[in-house]
This record gives sequence, structure tokens and C-alpha cells, in this order.
Amino acid sequence: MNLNQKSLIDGILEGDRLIIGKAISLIENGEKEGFTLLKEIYPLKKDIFVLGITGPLGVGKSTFIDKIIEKLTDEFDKIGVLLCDPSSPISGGAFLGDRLRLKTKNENVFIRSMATRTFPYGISPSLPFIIDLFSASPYRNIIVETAGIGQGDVSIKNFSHLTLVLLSPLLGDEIQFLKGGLMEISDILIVTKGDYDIAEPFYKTLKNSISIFYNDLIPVYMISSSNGFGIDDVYNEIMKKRLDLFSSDKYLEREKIRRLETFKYLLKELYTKKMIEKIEKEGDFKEIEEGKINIYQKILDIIS
Ligand SMILES: Nc1nc2c(ncn2[C@@H]2O[C@H](COP(=O)(O)OP(=O)(O)O)[C@@H](O)[C@H]2O)c(=O)[nH]1
Ligand SMILES: [Mg+2]
Repeated sequence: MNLNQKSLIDGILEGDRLIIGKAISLIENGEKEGFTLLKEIYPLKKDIFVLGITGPLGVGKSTFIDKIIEKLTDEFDKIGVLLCDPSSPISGGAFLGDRLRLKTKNENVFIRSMATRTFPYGISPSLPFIIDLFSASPYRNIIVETAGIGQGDVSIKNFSHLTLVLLSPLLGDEIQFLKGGLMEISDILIVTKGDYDIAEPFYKTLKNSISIFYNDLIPVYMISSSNGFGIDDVYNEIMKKRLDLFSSDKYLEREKIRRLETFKYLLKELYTKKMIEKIEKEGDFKEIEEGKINIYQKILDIIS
């Protein structure tokens, strides 16, 4: 470990915001230095709590987070917020609009927006590694907002300890929700924009469906981030479930999943990338283009 790395690690352990920001950039850029850093801090990790917040674009995720941060900062010393912002499919650039919704100026809240780039999932490509980074820092109560761009968002379940699914009465989400596998991942269901008249019947129908199909196993709430309705109830439910996690085997079970999924994710993201680069370097791409290589033979050679 060189001096530079040592000061990075010390900065992360101490919660130095500038250094954590720098470390995130190293990881996001896929630089080897970032992964060397992760290797060094892996043994220094402590228990982390990741609250995943998902639901379609525009449902009110960021606005809800803004409300819930106020309460979380009363309870916990430091809060990390990771926003997976949808990237524009045309320009490839991120809107980074989520950041604008979060108004907190609290020094103990670390907020980072991360573009999803052209990544097919609703999470940013480096999110699982950044969660590991945070677990060595004092920011060990983390909120993650997914991009809300499609079915890929459900992958958040693999990396969070508690998953909140938000649905808006305005988007006709019920069908989308039933189709998209969101039901399977939700620990708490939240109907947003409760200040609209149509919210109440939507909420009742949803609650009814949950009681029929899921035996009331998933709690359902209605909130309004505009007038504050229901926010306290959701907060109390989160805290209740958090306590339940830590006082049972459930936390360890979720951690087992998170560790393994993070490793598989590393393989998918980095190993595949390296393999493609290697094959390209060897000049095989040209021959593949020209039909000189039997691609199925090539794959058999690689995997055997
Ligand atoms: N009326 C009303 N509008 C809301 C509420 N929550 C969010 N919004 C609005 O819905 C839009 C999308 O909210 P945003 O939090 O960015 O959604 P996200 O894409 O899920 O993060 C914004 O214009 C918000 O002001 C709410 O409780 N009531
Ligand atoms: Mg948002």
C-alpha cells in the first residue's frame, strides 16, 4: 500500500467527504486503483443498513427521500444517500435531477448522484461496490434511490436490507407493478401523492389485493410528501423492520445475499469486460467479423 492509498483509506474511515467523493470517482471510472482500495478496506467493513427505494420514474421517490432524511438525521449521526439517476438514452448524459429535490444542508448527510449511463439495470454500474466503500466509513445508514426506468430496478433487492416500493395513483402503476416483479421485492409498499382524490381508492384496491394474494404480509401505506400525510407512519414501520432485522438472523441472511451478488456482479461487470478487451487485443474481432472464426467453437474454447 502506498502513501496515497493510506491517506485515502484513513479519510474513508474518518468520513472525510472530499476523500469519499474521490474514492467513489475512482470506483465509478473503473480504475484499478479503485478496486485496490476496495480490496484494502474489505476487511475493515462494519455493519451497514441499506434502505432501497424503488418505483417508476416520477412516482415521488426523491421527494419522499427528502422528507425521510429529516427524520433519519434525528436518529442517526450520519446518513449516506446514493441516487441512481436515469441517463438520457439519447445523449448518454444524466439529468441529475434527483439532486435538486433534496434540500437538506445537513453536514452529516452525504449525497451522491450517479448516472446509470447506458446500463440496462435501474441501478448505477458501480452501486454495489460503493455500498462496500460506505461500510468502511461512518456513513453506514444508506438510502439508495433506483432510477425507476424498468424491470432492472428490482436488482436493488440484492443490495439492500429493506426495500420500499413506491406506486403513484396517477400512473396506473398497479398493472405495471403486478407484471414487473415489484411485488416480490417489496418489504413495504407505499402509495404516493395521497393529496390527490384518486389516491384513496387506489390505495384501498391495492391493500385489498395484498390481503387476498399476500395474506397481508406486505404492509401498505399511503403518503403525501406535499402535506406530510403518512410520512411518520412509514418512518415508524422502517424503524420497526430495521430493529427486527438486526435482532434476528434476517440481517445476516441479507448480508449473505449481498456479498454473493456483489461478487457475481463483479464477475459480470469486470471479468467480461476484461475478456472482451483480451480477445480484441488478440485480433480475433476482425476474423469474427469476416466469418473466419466459428464463434461457437471460440466460446467452447473459452469456457472449457
Ligand atoms: N401532489 C404531489 N406531488 C408530488 C408528491 N411527491 C412528489 N410529487 C411530484 O411528483 C414529481 C416527481 O417527483 P420525484 O420525487 O422527482 O419522482 P421520482 O422520479 O420518483 O424521484 C415532482 O413534480 C414532485 O413535485 C406528492 O406527495 N404530492
Ligand atoms: Mg428521483
